[in-house]
Amino acid sequence: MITGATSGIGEACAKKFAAAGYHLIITGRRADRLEKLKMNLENEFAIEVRSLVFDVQDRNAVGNTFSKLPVEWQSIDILINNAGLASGKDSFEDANMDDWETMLNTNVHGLLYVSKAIVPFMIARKKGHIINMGSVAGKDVYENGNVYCASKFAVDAINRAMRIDLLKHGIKVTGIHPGAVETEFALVRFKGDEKKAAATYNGFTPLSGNDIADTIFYCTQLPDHVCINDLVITCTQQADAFYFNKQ
Ligand code: NDP
Ligand code: 8X3
Repeated sequence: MITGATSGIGEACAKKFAAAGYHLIITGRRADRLEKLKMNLENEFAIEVRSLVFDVQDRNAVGNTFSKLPVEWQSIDILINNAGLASGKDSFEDANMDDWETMLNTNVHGLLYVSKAIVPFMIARKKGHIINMGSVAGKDVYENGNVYCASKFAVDAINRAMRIDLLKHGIKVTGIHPGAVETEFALVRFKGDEKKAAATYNGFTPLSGNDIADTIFYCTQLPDHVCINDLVITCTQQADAFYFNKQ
C-alpha cells in the first residue's frame, strides 16, 4: 500500500512494485490520476490495483476507508507512508499559519491516522514492513524550513518509536530520508509558481522519484531477519540539508 501515489515518489513506487508483481493499494486525493494509474498498471502487469481516494488529514475518512477494506485486501505486506508536502518556505515571522497546519496535519497526523488503521492488519499476521517518508529536513533544520522541518523531525521520531513499539509484533519499520528529489514537491511548496519551483533544482542533478523507489524496493527485499532502520539518501551534488556543489 502506497499513500500519495498520484505523483512523484509514490507514483514511482507504484510502478516499481507493480513491475515486480505486487498487488497494490494506491491512495491520494486526485481520483482521476489514481484511476489512470490503476488502469495503466493493471493493463501492463498481471496485478490487481485498488485505488482509495481520501485526504490523509481527515481522521474519519481514513478510519471509514479502512474499516470497509475487504478482507482479501487486508493482507498488507508493505505500507509506504509517503503522502506529504511542504507548503510555503517563509521565515518564521512571515509564515502562514494555515500552511503550518496543513504540513503538520498531512505529514504528521496523516501518517499517524493511516498507520493506526493498517497496523492491526499487520499485527494479526505477525509481520509487515512500514516505510516512513522522512527527509533531510528531518535531520537538520534550515533557514525558512521551520515547520516543514519540524514535521519531518516528527516523522523521524515516530519512525523510531514505531520500530520500538512494534518490535514485539515482528513488524519492520524503515525511515527513508531523501534530499532534493525532482517531483511536484517544489511546485506545491511554491503554490504553483513554476519559476520558483524550477529554480529549486538549478545547478545540480537532483534525485528522481525512481531513485527513491529503487531504494525503497531494495529495503523491502532483504531477508526476514534484516531491517534497514534509517536511510539518508541525497544526490551526489548534495551533502546534507545545507550543502550543495552547484555548477
Ligand atoms: P509530490 O508532490 O510529487 O507528491 C506528493 C503526494 O502526496 C501526491 O501523491 C499527493 O497526492 C499526496 N498528498 C499530499 N497531501 C495529501 C493529503 N492531504 N492526502 C492524501 N494525499 C496527499 O511530492 P514527492 O513525491 O516529492 O513527495 C512525497 C513525499 O516525499 C513527501 O512526504 C515529501 O515530504 C517527501 N520528500 C520529498 C522530497 C523532495 O525533494 N521531493 C525530499 C524528501 C522528502 P494528491 O495531491 O493527489 O492528494
Ligand atoms: C524535501 C527536501 O531539502 O526541500 O524534504 O527540505 S528539502
